[in-house]
Amino acid sequence: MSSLTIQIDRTRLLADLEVLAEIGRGSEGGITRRALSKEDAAARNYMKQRMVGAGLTVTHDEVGNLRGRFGSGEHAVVMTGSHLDTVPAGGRLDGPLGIVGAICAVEALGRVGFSPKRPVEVVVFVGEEGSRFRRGTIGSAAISGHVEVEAIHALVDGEGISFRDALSTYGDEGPRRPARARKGEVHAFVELHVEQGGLLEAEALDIGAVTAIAGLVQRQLSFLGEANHAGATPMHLRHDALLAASTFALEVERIARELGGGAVATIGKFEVFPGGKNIIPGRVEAICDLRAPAAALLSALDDRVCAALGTAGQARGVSTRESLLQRVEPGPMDERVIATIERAAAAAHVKSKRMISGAIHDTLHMAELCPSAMIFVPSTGGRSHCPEEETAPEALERGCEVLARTLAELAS
Ligand code: HGY
Ligand code: MN
Ligand code: MN
Repeated sequence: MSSLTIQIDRTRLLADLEVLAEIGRGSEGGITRRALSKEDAAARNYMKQRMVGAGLTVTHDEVGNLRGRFGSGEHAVVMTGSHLDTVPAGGRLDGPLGIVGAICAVEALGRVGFSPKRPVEVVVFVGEEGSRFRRGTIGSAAISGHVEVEAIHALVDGEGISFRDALSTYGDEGPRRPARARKGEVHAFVELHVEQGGLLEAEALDIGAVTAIAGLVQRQLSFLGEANHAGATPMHLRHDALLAASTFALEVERIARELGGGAVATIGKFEVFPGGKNIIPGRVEAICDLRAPAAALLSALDDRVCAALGTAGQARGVSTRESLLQRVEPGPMDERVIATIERAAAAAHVKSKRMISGAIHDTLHMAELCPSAMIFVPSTGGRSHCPEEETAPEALERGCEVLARTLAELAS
């Protein structure tokens, strides 16, 4: 494959990313596209047109994944893709790069007359971020069989809307193919994605070949104190839920730092009730997000955090509750696909580095189904999940070229 002359259409790549970036952009500059929302549907529609324009055969499945196939034949398919849904006020590359880049890569292969022995299928996974429903990586969980389609259809969002109803409102029209892949249907999977950290930039490297993806535990936490008058209640008579939750949050940070080894912990959602400026907080609802590259470390982190929750409110007469939102096990990537990515980077004359992904991706579930790995490109300033998310245009193009070469080898 190193003999292939791959020329990515950078103008097209950047233009597609710009179109998507305007769908769901908020006043503060971040992009918000919740799964199966009007914005998500608009972005998916654009990608559907783009797939048709690229000559791909377009289908969609029973959980709303969109797929565009290049090539035909009975051989097992090589899949690539990513997601269009975002975190609240997120960036413009997390997800879209892996879809737009895949279409540009397939077009570049078509332009040099490459005809794959195995079909190549670009997939838009539904609901990767978990910003609307209680779990993320929904589309890949369905394709890999990690979660039954029925269980996905039964998911309910914070407003009580079921996945099934959201899909019928904002999913694609027309016949839906089965979501779950048949055994042996998929030969390999590779996802192009921004690193979302600062390692590649710090080492002035162009490409990351992901060797493993960290696991995650997310828990809903409640702190139940006593609302009371902010002025008439002496300090020693208070059961302040916010102070209990704040003490807990600092303890969570201490636990993660003490464990080390790549363990990280975040409380990104923190709501104070009733929320009056002259009322002692009676209740706090929070979500903690725990990550670690190894299952044992993830369990140790989770156990320590749950133990800390149990004692967090005692001194203040605040009770606590918790419920598991999701646990996704960490997973290794496939050595052959990693090596293919490294060969593709060498053929593109770019330096690559093996690395672990701290972020979760659909690739984690696809790796349960078939040999899988990921291609990372640098994130400017190591930033992601924020409006500042950026990657230099030449790095975006290089990532697409490496993806094109990787797909060419996997599909041959
Ligand atoms: O949370 C994650 O790691 C991913 O962005 N869904
Ligand atoms: Mn993300
Ligand atoms: Mn992502």
